[in-house]
Amino acid sequence: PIITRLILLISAFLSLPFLAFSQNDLIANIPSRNTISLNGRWQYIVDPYETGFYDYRFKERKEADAEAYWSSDVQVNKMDRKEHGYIDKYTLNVPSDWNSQNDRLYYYEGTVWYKKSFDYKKSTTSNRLFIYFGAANYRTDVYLNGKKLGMHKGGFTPFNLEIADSVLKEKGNYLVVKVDNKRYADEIPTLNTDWWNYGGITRDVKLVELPASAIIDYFIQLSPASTNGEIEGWVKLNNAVPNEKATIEIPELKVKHTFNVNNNLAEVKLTLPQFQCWLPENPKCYKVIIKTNSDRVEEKIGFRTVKVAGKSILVNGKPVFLRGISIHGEIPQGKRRAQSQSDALQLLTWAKELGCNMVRLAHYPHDEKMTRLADSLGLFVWSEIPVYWTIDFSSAAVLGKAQAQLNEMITRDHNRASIIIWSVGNETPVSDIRTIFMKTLLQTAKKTDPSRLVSAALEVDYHSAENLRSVDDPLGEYVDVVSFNEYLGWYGGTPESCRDARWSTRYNKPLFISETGAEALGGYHGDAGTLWTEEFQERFYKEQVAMLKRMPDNYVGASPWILADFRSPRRNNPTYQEGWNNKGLIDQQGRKKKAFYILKNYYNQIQTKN
Ligand code: GCB
Repeated sequence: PIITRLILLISAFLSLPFLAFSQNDLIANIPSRNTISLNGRWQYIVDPYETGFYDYRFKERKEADAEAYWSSDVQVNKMDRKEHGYIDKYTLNVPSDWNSQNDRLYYYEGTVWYKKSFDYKKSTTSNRLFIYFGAANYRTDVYLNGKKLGMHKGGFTPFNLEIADSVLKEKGNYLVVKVDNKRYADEIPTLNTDWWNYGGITRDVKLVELPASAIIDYFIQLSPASTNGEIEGWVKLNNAVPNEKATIEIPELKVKHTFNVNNNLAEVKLTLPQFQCWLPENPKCYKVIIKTNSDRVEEKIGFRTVKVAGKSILVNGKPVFLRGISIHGEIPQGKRRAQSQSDALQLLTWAKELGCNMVRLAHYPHDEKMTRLADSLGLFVWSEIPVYWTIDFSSAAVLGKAQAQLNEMITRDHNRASIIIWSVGNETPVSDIRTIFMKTLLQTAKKTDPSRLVSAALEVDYHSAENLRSVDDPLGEYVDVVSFNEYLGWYGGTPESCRDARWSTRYNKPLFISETGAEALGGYHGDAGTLWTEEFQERFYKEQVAMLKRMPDNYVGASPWILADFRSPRRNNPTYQEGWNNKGLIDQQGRKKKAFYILKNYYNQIQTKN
């Protein structure tokens, strides 16, 4: 019965903080570390039956099994039967999804084995070595020289695994990575999504060397209550030596403070002297150096506060209006995942051209290059985990997976000034068990990072009296910003239905429209009464914008759906979609559609009004 399930779920929640932190600690700020890139061409084997992983009884192969695909593929003598092998005829680029690299893999979901050889000599024998993956979708099993280093689940967050000295060789290390992107009901996301499930090692792979006593992570942010540059944070070490100290230095502000380390943790409290706040109009970031006796990292950090006061979002104490756009981590012209610095630049430059000061990175954490670039270009960011539609809310294990991804997202990016909102999901169907699940995620996010706002994209209830559309979702009580998706005039009604629509929420909080949109096939022109034409989409946006202009006073912005067309398995109109969701304001060739200019014009008007 539902009550027993609820009790089970709640008791599982109570034990979750331990679960969430039990994995290998994530090393923060990889770009500032000494690393060796393992990007490039990797040999591969496509293994739809997972023969390299399971034996003929479908039992997981033993580590020493010569037929396992992590075992050597070298034929020792003429009678040595090898039924797997890695050769240059079969290579893939890393980082990149596999679907876009080879026609044979365009629709592939399953297991691919990747293999790379490398030589490596540690700079000091006392140092520790890790292998770091920016992301691989979805489950990744990593083997080095026949030994399993570990496994990670989650397609959009980073992880690192330690390489013991006993496993490492100076020459000819045999690195094998099994990536499996099969979908399961009890994973995050689940079986059903409106985006293509690109497989592969989609982000950078690096070897990272750390000193024996190392800085693992730090949080250097203004306290949410700060009015005068008060920073409240921490530095987390690994294997701290007795009496270790951590120093924070911001040379440009002549700040240098030293803090005691207890139990691998230094609590940081300091006040910045006269400084420039980070804002989209002035994305000032300062070089911050974090030091201990044996370790040093640095990065550029911007300082700003964000909080909600009544119906407004205040940044540095002043109300902001979010001129946003939703973005998928995809480059439409390449039919592929975005992964490089120039990909990030392309997507965020488009957003800037649209007049945005905000991007919603949907529906999963994007590449770290995106959030770093948002810091330097001056764009607010909404960052989200792929708790999307109907996942298994009754399962404590699924909640644990969502929490793990949430923690990895926050840990990677909790020093980014650009990020103001952590979102814990999108369009999850209302039920008691789902609300407990989502509330727990919101609380986890808040606890992990008290300096930012939390939200989730919700749905709207329609009340026929006075055509009122209201966000009544019980989750509204637990979010800082009430966000909702609406497609009035696309999924139901005509674009003109916007004219008498009224929007509200029963919560006295800022109201944000996290999605609205309509499809158009790029380059297809006709009259505005014809579906799929650019003219229809333009008409839709004109009506939406007119409506947005008379939203209630707690309306704080919108991130329409979506910057660019993206691949989706659910969109199968053979003429106008062909496997694409074409709600982009930019088409599959990278061309701006007519509606782009309607939204741009709205954003320009708001900007000049402010
Ligand atoms: C939504 C979803 C988004 C879809 C979009 C659509 O509400 O959040 O992932 O792609 O609608 O195009 O229907």
